[in-house]
Amino acid sequence: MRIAFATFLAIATAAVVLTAQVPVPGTAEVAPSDVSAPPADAVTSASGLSSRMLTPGTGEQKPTADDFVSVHYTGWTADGVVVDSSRNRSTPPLFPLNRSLAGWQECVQLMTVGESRRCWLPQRLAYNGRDGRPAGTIVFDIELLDVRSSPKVPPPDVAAPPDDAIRTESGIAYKVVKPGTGTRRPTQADRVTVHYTGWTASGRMFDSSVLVGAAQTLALTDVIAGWTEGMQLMVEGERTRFWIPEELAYEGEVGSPLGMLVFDVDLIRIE
Ligand SMILES: *[C@@H]1O[C@H](CO)[C@@H](O)[C@H](O)[C@H]1NC(C)=O
Ligand SMILES: CC(=O)N[C@H]1CO[C@H](CO)[C@@H](O)[C@@H]1O
Repeated sequence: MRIAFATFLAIATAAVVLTAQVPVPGTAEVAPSDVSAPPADAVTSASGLSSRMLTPGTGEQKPTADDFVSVHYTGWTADGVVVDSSRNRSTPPLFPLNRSLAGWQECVQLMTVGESRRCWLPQRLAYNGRDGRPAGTIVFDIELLDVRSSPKVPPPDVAAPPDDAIRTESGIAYKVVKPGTGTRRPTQADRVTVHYTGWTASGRMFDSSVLVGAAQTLALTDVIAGWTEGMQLMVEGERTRFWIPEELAYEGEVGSPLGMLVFDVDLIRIE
């Protein structure tokens, strides 16, 4: 029986985004014409944050500071120099909103999933004089791609698959939590890039790429049997919850979680 990964990922605090990335010169978007100052139709809050919606969202739900968010963004100084961008990363960042800049926390909580918004962060809500970081107002264009609870919060149906879960012949139960956009399914010969969290049936999270803040690329021949089968049921962009019986998980592996295990998996990409 193979385990999912050579070793479990260390459950570290998620990487703090927006502090260390250096944009690739010449690859960033041209600064919008209003980076120097918010226009008249921008809304300014008591904190001094100004923002205006660029594209409306598709849902109703707004994140809270305790949620994890997935975003694409580009930031500029008021002079139009790019300070940071996620646009040229293959996987958009996913992080706890409360670990980002103060102005981000406020601005992203105004947004719904799918929305794009331009946010003017005065210095104290941006890098606030931090060494090596740009001073003054920083303007971010943020696209909110996804919102989810902390992986430490187990799903309500962690103890047993609900009636509407689909069962495979081998004994896996699964349910699509968020439909995908892809048309192709991986085969056993493929490598996939995923975000995932695993819980025991009692709701104890034992592993999470979300908490670590880094998507993982794995070969379908290198994962537990329940994953090899389960991943082949998915399309890109999909999030599926799997209930995997012990004999298709880590049966007998020393130090591995016992019993039926529950995984939420986002299939980001078939490589
Ligand atoms: C940040 O959010 C996490 C949940 O994602 C929560 O456990 C933690 O207490 C929050 N931290 C602060 C400082 O609010
Ligand atoms: C936003 C951004 O920086 N986009 C750039 C990503 O890289 C390609 C190729 O280098 C550029 O064409 C984009 O402008």
